[in-house]
Amino acid sequence: MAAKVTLYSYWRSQAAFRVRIALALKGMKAEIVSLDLMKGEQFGEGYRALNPEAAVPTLIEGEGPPMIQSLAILEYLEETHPEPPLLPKDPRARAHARALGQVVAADVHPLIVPRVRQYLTGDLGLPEAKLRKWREHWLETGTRTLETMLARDARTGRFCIGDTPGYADVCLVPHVATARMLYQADLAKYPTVARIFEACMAQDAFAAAQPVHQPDAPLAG
Ligand SMILES: N[C@@H](CCC(=O)N[C@@H](CS)C(=O)NCC(=O)O)C(=O)O
Repeated sequence: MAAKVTLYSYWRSQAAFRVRIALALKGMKAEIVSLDLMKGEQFGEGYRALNPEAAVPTLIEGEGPPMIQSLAILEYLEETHPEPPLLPKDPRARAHARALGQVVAADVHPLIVPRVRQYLTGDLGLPEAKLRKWREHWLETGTRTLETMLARDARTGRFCIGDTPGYADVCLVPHVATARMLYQADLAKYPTVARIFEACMAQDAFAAAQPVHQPDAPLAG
């Protein structure tokens, strides 16, 4: 019998969204435990014992121990549940997949997480309007980089690499969804990204994992 999987999540979290998609692509069911990041539930002592960073996601499979950091969790899932693979076989294509993922997960997303926003507006006194510009600037930078990387690469297919959704798509979709949710990002400037986003969202694994379908989303459905 498969071990129980628990995912600590928040409906609007980009990082938790990555893991929700990966679990669905692997055909794995998880119990979702929602933390309201806007109410600071991530800072409770109990949760910090699982995740010293006080962030989501945290994944527990079976007896544990808890795993944190969405990209590390994706690698874990790939190693322990290899079918269907999220990474391509060819080592250079694997590096490309990880690079696409890290453009958004390592270089853009950390700049806009709640604790950074809080520090900018609270501790440093940045006005809300400037914070919105900050978020938009970094999200646009990431989308532009993805577009350049994908548009020129012969390995780009219906999805980021070839015609099967994988690791890079798992990272691209939450990034684009966040940009659309936060400032109705205009994807017309990024036709390859827009096309791949639509192709992904037509897949059940991506559609079911999206923020609006999470149990803690306002008007979840
Ligand atoms: N690099 C981490 C990012 C984790 C992270 O910062 N998650 C955000 C939500 S997307 C969070 O929980 N933030 C809580 C906070 O900033 O207080 C990952 O990929 O898992």
